[in-house]
Amino acid sequence: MNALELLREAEAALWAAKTPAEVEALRVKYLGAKGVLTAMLKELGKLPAAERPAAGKDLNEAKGRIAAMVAQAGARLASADLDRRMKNETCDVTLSGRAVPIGRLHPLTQVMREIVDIFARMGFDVAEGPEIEFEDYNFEKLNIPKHHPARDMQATFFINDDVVLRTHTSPVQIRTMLEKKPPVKIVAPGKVYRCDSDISHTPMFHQVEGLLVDRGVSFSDLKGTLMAFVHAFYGPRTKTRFRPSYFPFTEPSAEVDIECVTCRGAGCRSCKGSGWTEILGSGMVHPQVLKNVGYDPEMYTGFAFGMGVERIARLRYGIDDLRRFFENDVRFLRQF
Ligand code: 2NL
Repeated sequence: MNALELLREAEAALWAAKTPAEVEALRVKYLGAKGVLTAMLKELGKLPAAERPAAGKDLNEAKGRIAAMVAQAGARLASADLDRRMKNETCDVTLSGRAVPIGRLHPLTQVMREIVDIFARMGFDVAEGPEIEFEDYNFEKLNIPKHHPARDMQATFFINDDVVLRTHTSPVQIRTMLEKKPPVKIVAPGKVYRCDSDISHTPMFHQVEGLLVDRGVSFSDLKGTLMAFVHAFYGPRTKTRFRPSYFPFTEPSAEVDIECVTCRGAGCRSCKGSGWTEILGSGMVHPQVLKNVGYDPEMYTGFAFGMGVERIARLRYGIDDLRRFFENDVRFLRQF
């Protein structure tokens, strides 16, 4: 077979090919390392010296032409395949689209952000810190020494002898005060942990705490700030009372109650007949706590407060079993 005959044969075969696989097989057959052309090029040496240059030129030219035909056959089949698909596969662009299910923020996240936003509008910065905390920052610096009953009250998860899962977000404020001088005006939202689990306690829950330290901060600043919060969150006509309380890290301390949302103050099961519901704890930062972070209590005073996000969300939505918040049942979560 000479170069011309080879070319004719390859051309006929490529035109007859009906699939890309057939074209590829033909490419291998003619142009491959073990293909016809390679074999013929190897045979060149057997020809008389005078015929070699012309025969070699013919073969090389045939090689180029076959390569071009292979490419052309590939393109022909691809466009035939596209024509076939355009004819057979239709897409009804008038069909209505499939709804993309969109998630939403968890109700606790919504409530926590709402609380934080109210304080942010009053000029509080948002501060965050680690959930795994030094016992020193979580207890000692807050004036809760070892063997203090407040430590048993909040059954603590220990990581080791001096590292705990934070039981409140107060250590975030301790860290902030250790880092910078007054004025300090922050809210600290986040997850906290206590070894407790029943219908009204989950081992992980959420808190928003706040702290303001500066020269001349008074209890009336505390009252005004917290009243502004209650009015923003629950509405301007919400009845509120400050009730004396005790925390080791504040003195004096007060808890804030609002008129029971269930019975409007008449007394019911959810407020245990009192007509009031507690929503947060607060007080003037204890001078010892200021000293513990290197602040001079003669120069600076401050107030602090803390609230449980679950409690506030539960009051708002009337949820009796706190565990619902953490079961991740979308039928429950979709309601908010
Ligand atoms: C509550 C009461 C409270 C604080 C938290 C605080 C933080 C520092 C210094 C002083 Cl660094 N106080 N935090 C103060 C009073 C009450 O939380 O019932 N939380 C759920």
